Amino acid sequence: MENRSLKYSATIAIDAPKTSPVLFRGDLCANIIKSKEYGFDAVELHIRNPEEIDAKEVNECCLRNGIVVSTIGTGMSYTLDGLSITDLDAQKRNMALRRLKEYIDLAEELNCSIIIGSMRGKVNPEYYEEHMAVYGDSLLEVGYYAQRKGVSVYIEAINRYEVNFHNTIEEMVNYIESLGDLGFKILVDTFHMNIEEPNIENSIRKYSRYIGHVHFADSNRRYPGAGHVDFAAVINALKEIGYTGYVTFEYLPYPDPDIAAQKGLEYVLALE
Ligand SMILES: [Mn+2]
Repeated sequence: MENRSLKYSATIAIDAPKTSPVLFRGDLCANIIKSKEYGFDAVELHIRNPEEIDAKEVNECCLRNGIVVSTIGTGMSYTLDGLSITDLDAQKRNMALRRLKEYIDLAEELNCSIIIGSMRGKVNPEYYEEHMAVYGDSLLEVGYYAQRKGVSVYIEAINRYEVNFHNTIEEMVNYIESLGDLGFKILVDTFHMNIEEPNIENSIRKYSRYIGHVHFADSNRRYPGAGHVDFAAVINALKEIGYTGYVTFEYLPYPDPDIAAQKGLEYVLALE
């Protein structure tokens, strides 16, 4: 435990569908305490609606237990509420933007960052240009808002089966570059990278300066060590680029949340 060079975060949610890659579900403070006990440095809150969260309570719980919130996951706003920032319906898109700003406000209170993953939505290939136009406008609005609030935003490269545009790190980097400097960084997730990248560790090295956040899940979206991702190579690459952000364990709680958390952490710490 003493020679750790990476900081690990555990995914927690008040509630999340069974199929969601969230480790601990239920009372937030209880799971913050548990995450600390298992040896995590932080928690990543997966939240459906920011209004459900009492920021003061979360901050006090973290402070009492010597742990922090690293990030807020926003995906449930899309998977459960259908809110996406590429929606061609202006009214629905504005609801998504309003929601994202609420996440940013909460992140400001919790002194953490937010993730935009599934909320990128899915585009209808017939209207690709229209979707990209509103996507760009949405990100400009979100980027300016987040910068004013001093909140970092990490956009996630997600595999082709879940999101149908910008699936590789290269596509994501090229797109973010085209927006100008809005402070966006990229979230790289080993589960998605295993599907999309020619070589996970080479992509980490090549795009190191764009990486703001990391998700660990094995090839089958179970704990590191349960599949065939070469985590030794991934960890070496992260150390080599001097990565100082958080590595969140974002995977299925299989066979149960406690075993999944402990086995994953044991596995990666042994590789360090
Ligand atoms: Mn992820």
